[in-house]
Amino acid sequence: MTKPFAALFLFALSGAVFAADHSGHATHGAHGGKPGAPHASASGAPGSAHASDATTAPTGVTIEQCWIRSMPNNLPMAAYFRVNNTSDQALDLTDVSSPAFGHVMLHQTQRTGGMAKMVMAHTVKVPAQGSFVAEPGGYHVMLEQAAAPLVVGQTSALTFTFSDNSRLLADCQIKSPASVRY
Ligand SMILES: [Cu+2]
Repeated sequence: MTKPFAALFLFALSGAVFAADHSGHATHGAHGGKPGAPHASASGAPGSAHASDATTAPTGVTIEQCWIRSMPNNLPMAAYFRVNNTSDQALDLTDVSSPAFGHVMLHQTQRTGGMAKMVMAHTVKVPAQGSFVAEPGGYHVMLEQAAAPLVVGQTSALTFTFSDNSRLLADCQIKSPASVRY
């Protein structure tokens, strides 16, 4: 009997956290200390090539459990994923892009004194023989200005670019706003 209530509460909670997160966007301009410098995690322009680029996939690296928490009314959304690296080489994830969104940014949610804010993550480390996990409350891909409404149950592709210029395309599951995990 508590289930509908719990779901509703989760949705309200995620909305509240999201609203708090989103207010952090105002701080982005001050982050990085290099105003006007090209942004490592800027998205490609809508319509720009991604999968068709003649780039190689990183050896021993896979993107797993990628999912998007969809939001109504074209609100910003977040994508979460895991990068598994079975190789002996550490590498950096330097960019995430998609032609399906006007803005794609790699963010980290930081909590200080009960307040959550988001900061731009220019690169993240993927250790050798290890993994990097983006999950709610931590790292995420911020997706803004969807070109078309997202449909729960379908997928949307994201392109992940690494420091050696290799790329991976991942199909990300589109999930409901109340979702908290893959
Ligand atoms: Cu964000």
